[in-house]
Amino acid sequence: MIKSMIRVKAPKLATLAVAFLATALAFGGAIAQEFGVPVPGGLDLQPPASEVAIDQQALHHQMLYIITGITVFVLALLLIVILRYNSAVNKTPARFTHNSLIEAIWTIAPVIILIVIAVPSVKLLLKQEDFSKVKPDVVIKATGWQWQWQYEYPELGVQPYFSKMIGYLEPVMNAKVEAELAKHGYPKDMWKLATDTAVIVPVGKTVVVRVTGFDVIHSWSVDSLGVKADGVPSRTNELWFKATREGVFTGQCKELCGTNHSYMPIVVKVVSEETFATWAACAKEKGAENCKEPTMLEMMAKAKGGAKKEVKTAKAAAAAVER
Ligand SMILES: [Cu+2]
Repeated sequence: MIKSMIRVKAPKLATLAVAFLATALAFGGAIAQEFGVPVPGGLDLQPPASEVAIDQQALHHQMLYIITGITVFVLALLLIVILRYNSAVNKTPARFTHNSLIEAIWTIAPVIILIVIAVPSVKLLLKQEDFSKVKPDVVIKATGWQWQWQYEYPELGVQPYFSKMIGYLEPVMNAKVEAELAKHGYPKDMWKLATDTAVIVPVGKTVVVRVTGFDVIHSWSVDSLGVKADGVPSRTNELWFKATREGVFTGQCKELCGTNHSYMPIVVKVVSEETFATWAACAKEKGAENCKEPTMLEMMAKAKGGAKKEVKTAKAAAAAVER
């Protein structure tokens, strides 16, 4: 019976695995993930793309080892107690209640573990939050609105512009959304993560984002860059990052800010210094909405040479709708 079940289930599992892989490959999973985009069935944290994010993930993994060690140790103790000291095996239990050595160990050991955890944590926290050491190359003001982001580059003379989710309030994926995504150079799967305009920053430069809120509290957060700051009306919070590679990195508003909280994504395009300079010059002169941004599909194609087909398909879809 069991054998026949296995025989029936094995091909199904294989089919599922193949389907899963095919889905991931169809989207250029590896490339997309490299670009800081969540992929279907993805595990683990998004690949880090800033110094702080790399440190955060290293710390996260260190903590995971410590937690695993503690959990395994406690589980082993529990199993020993259950198996060796149950009433059936251990008929005459010991009557003592104190043991100075053990008590000293279980007090001192957690203290040592906490110190081991605290030192790198505080060091990283200072790296993130101590702005006296941060020398910004680019300053951006990000303002949260119900429900879109507004960006401004005050020092570069780029006037405020809105960044709104593509296909905002469309109930389902349809030809209109698809065409909009294609027009802005995003793969179809980027719906709900893609925005019409993006934050453009140069690679390897220190970017400071000053976050505030226009109406209610929002939160500007991009996981791959390891940043998150609340946008509180009438206050300014700061965050900084130095992107380590070019790509398109997505984030979300992470403060419950109203009905459409989940429809105000964030897109940060990390580009070369030259591309950034060209964009910034244009944005200063004509406004960011009127300047061509490097698109995700173009960047993916350039990065790996593997997404050319998607570029073609997207262009064809856009052309078909425009006709
Ligand atoms: Cu919000």
